[in-house]
Amino acid sequence: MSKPFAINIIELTILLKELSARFKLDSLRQEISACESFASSPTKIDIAVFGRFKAGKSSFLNHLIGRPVLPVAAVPLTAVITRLRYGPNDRAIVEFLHGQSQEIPITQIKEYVTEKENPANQKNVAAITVELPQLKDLSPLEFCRYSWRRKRFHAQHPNNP
Ligand SMILES: Nc1nc2c(ncn2[C@@H]2O[C@H](COP(=O)(O)OP(=O)(O)O)[C@@H](O)[C@H]2O)c(=O)[nH]1
Ligand SMILES: [Mg+2]
Repeated sequence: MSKPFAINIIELTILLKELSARFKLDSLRQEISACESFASSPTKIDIAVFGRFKAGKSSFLNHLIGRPVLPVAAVPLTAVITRLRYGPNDRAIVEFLHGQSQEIPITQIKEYVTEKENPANQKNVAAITVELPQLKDLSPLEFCRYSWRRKRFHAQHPNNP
């Protein structure tokens, strides 16, 4: 599985500015200035991946991380919000609806999010936060870049899901 590629938002913004000037893409001005202000701020943003059951959200995120961390299934899984973020070591934190939380090894995530092991969310899980060292260099732009590649692939191979 390929590793997510690091991308420098400042270099990318400079490149975008050059391209937009060279090709007179005035319509990109607003997006570029949004990238510039994002690049100069230390703020982190969360990116949500939405989709129907079995749409491939977990598969997509596993590919992006480069490891099969999130359970993937041919049947719908229990609807539990899973948040991914950087942490120096692999770990997952389960937050329960009653407010308490518990740390678990990432190999146990499926015990909390699969309909088989947590039917109708009997374990009262509110959300799971997964921390992985691989997410250190992952920036929102990598999501965009990955999506662009996927779109281009689909355009070239329309019969491939
Ligand atoms: N053919 C095909 N199957 C996929 C693709 N991505 C995911 N799947 C399959 O679709 C099913 C549901 O995937 P999953 O990632 O669990 O979906 P989620 O419910 O949106 O998280 C699994 O059986 C995956 O193997 C894809 O790009 N092509
Ligand atoms: Mg899933």
